[in-house]
Amino acid sequence: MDKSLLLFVGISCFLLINGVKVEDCDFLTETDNTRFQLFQASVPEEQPYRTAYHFQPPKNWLNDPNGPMYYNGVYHLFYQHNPHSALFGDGMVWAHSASYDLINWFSLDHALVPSEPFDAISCWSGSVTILPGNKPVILYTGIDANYNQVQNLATPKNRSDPLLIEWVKYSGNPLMTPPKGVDGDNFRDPTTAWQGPDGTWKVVIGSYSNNQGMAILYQSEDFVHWTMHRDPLYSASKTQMWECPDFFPVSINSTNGVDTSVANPSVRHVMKASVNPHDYYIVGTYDTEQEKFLPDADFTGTSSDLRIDYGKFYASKTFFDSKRNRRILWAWVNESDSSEDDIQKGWSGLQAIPRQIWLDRAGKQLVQWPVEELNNLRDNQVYVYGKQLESGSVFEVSGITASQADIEINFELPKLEEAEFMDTILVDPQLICDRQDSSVTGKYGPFGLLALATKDLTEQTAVFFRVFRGDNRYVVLMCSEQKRSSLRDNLDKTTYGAFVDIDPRQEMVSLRTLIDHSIIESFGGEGRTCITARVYPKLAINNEAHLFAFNNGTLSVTISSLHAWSMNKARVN
Ligand code: DQQ
Repeated sequence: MDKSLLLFVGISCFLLINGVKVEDCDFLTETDNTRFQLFQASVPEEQPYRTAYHFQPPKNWLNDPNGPMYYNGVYHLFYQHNPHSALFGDGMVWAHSASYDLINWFSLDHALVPSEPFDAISCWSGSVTILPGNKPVILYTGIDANYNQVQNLATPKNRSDPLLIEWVKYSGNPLMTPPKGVDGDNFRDPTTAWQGPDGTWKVVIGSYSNNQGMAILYQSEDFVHWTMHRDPLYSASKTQMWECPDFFPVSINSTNGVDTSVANPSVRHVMKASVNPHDYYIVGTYDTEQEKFLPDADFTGTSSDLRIDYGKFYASKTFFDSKRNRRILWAWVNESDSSEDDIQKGWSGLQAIPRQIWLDRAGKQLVQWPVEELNNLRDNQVYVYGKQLESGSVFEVSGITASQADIEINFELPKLEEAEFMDTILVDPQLICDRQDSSVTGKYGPFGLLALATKDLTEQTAVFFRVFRGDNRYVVLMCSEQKRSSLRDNLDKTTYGAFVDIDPRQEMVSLRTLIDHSIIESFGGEGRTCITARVYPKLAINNEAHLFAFNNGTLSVTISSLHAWSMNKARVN
């Protein structure tokens, strides 16, 4: 297996492949090199919101993850990037980074930039498919000179380059143009293609037509000539334009992932649609004869539709990691500050920590967990066992860098039968979290964490639970409350909330939270419910940030275990 490594010695930099120096870092500009040195330092005071271990470019705008893949020993991530501005605009490119562990990344040349009539304005989102013979190809949306959305093909210039730096656009592009009845601005974001039992390739394109959001299906024998199937693979009247659809199999009885072409009784299928501003999904069966996706239940257009993440999280995309037999999900996390702030910061947008995903045992929903390589950044572990949190108590978790941390906590609720009664059928969980915020005392809850908090708690982001008794079952609510996250104004401080599908009689109420300066990613119920938030504390930055566990319910809860780590800085671009 090829192993390459970027080495920085003094001010010189070179690329080693299998221990042999093959290239000076001339693919990094002088500014990149200077920037790299800067990145070795801790987050500068004037940039308190840059992250330490989340993926982001050195500067300017980032949005959707594109074409993630594992190829010949290297993980690749392409992403939507405006190289000219901290805001979105024309001229979007596929920026490109590579990694050996999904956590430390180095930047490569842009893979696709607008240059041809079929992508004259922008190179928008798309996916990679690895064709038989280990041949990766990109399908992406070009915004052509008339601002129409068309689908294009690109292939590596040199497949033996382990970093796949140069990509060549197919001269016969575009391969697909908006079909009859579909507007030129509603036809984009090809998925990874899959091969049917008959050997033909299939791909879906996101669209909106006749008041239905949809995944338009195309088929091809040779990956170049594509024919639209008579019906979409799936369409839903309760949705708007589908951006970045994703369609993939998940094992029924295993957390392992499978290749996108697998379609047999050992898997179910997931259809994900990004319907601005959220990523929704449904689980179901893929009928390969009829070319139909048959969900267990349709989208309803209500708060009960399943979301990948119930906070700020969009345009997610998965890939099958053949190195470790898992399916990994990437997603864009937007800013919650203003465009003026972004221009001042000089950047906008992060990628969430890549998550391994699988189907829960009941087969109803996805489970997500940060890739285990993230644990290599953990340092300085502190732990607490069997600590009772009385009603009204706040307890500081000290000994870690609270602005850059990873926390796993399990709560035990000894008197469940005393929980308040709640009928969930018609209740929007986000609304309950907002109305019954962390200052409103219940019985079981609110209890949880106060992240990126000042010592006096004037700034704090509360990630908390409430547990209710329903008819013959218990209901666990998880909230991420941003309203006290910053003394600054002009920020989106929306409260997020969702139910967690666990039975607290059978398992503890668990939370894992990743804190990284301006992002808080939380995983409730061992990854069954995820909520990501962006926050910009004014005072609780760097060493001034603190972390607390709290309980504002009248019933006491026990921290059965708490493990917290400082997180080291990753090398990111
Ligand atoms: N972002 C891309 C589009 C996609 C949207 C443009 C989703 O291809 O539909 O940057 O965030």
